[in-house]
Amino acid sequence: PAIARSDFARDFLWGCATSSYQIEGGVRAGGRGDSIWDRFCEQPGAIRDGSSGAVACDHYHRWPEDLDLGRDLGLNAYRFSIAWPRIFPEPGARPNPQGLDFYSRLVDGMLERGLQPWLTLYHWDLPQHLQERGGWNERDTVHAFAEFADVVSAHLGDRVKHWITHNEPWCTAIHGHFEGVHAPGVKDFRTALQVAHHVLLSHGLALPAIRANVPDAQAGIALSLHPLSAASDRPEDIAACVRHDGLRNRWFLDPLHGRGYPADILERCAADAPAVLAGDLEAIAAPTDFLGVNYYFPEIIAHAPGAAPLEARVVAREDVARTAFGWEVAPDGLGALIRRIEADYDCAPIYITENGSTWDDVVGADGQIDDHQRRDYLVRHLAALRDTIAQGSRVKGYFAWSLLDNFEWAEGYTRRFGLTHVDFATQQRRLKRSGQWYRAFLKLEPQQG
Ligand code: PNW
Repeated sequence: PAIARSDFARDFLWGCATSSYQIEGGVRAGGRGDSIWDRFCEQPGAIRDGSSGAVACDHYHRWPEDLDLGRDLGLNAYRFSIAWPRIFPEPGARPNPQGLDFYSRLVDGMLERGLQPWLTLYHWDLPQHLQERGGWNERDTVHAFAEFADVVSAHLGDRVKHWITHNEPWCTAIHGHFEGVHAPGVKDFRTALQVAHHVLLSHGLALPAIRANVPDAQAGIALSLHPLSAASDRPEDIAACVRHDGLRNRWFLDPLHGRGYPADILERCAADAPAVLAGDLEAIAAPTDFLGVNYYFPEIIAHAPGAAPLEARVVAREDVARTAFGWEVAPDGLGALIRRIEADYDCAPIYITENGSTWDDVVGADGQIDDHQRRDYLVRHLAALRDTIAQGSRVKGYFAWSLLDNFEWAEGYTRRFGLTHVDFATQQRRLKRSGQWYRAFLKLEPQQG
């Protein structure tokens, strides 16, 4: 589809996203402590290629070059995250000045290059010392997070105005504590629901800390959300789809919008229900300035008798394009998702805080990476975004995942999501065709008016 920057509002925000553990490396540098991901990567079989984020893109040392890439693309915003164990490497200690200085320089580097900093406080790298005291299953971690939010916002709030408390609480809870495929590798549904509650509560308690330190802050949370449909018209598939939605989407959207946890799921999972104290739900529902939506793929849901926890399973649609991850390519799903959120919730304006795809990139004889599939994915999702905005959706910005190829969690370095190729042996960066397309797209300034 033909698409131009001028199809979007003049003040529409264009960015790229990354996260600390996926790009920084430098895990021993600057007084950083261990995170749960450092430990998880040591477990045999946890990471597909046996790798870790110990070096990753060596962004800790190469950040000026990486911010140059963002500037050269013509981005106006850059979404990054703070490695909590750089700030609090040890239990009970004072904040580590070297950690704070690193992010302070990084933020200055963004501002010098015209990149608006979008700071995520938690993108999954919990300090190991907090895990040893129970991690997100323990209520103390909620208070530790509020303190972390206070320290970081006090230090950077003079320059950082856009704050995301958490990235994808669903992944923290379900990947990390039910499926066990992410750190800390726990496999217990009851724990997962308690973790989800503590993560949401920590969001709610971080907001007032951020607002106290940064009166002009724009603050919100980034959720991974999925448009869903039932595998058939049979009532049991439709009911299974409603249940799956209850955990995937509503479990997070409902309490954030003042409705508490979905009653249908609470009832069905009564034995695993989280401990919720008086005042928790009010804290979680504190107003936000935007809703961050990470969109990757839709899901088709069928009834699955006996399948824990909800007797619902994801079924594969046939004859659809899939990324190298097996995720369905479905640009229409982005519009459907946004319209659903806006129809069902009185939500703040939306930013797409992540969207992207992984393919088997090949470096051509000319040294180019001709990732036309990633470029097409980008083009088609932006067209879908334009169309849903034309129908009245309030979407104010888009962050491509990701600026750089990086450490893709349990997939290690076997999956590349970057608009920029990284040769992990030499740390050489090279803009892919997709990145060249994004740069050309951004170069054509929107028309006046
Ligand atoms: C996101 N799902 O993870 C993360 O925010 C990124 O750090 C990650 O690199 C990127 O997407 C690509 O994977 C997700 O199962 C993990 O629905 C799982 C899902 C969605 C997003």
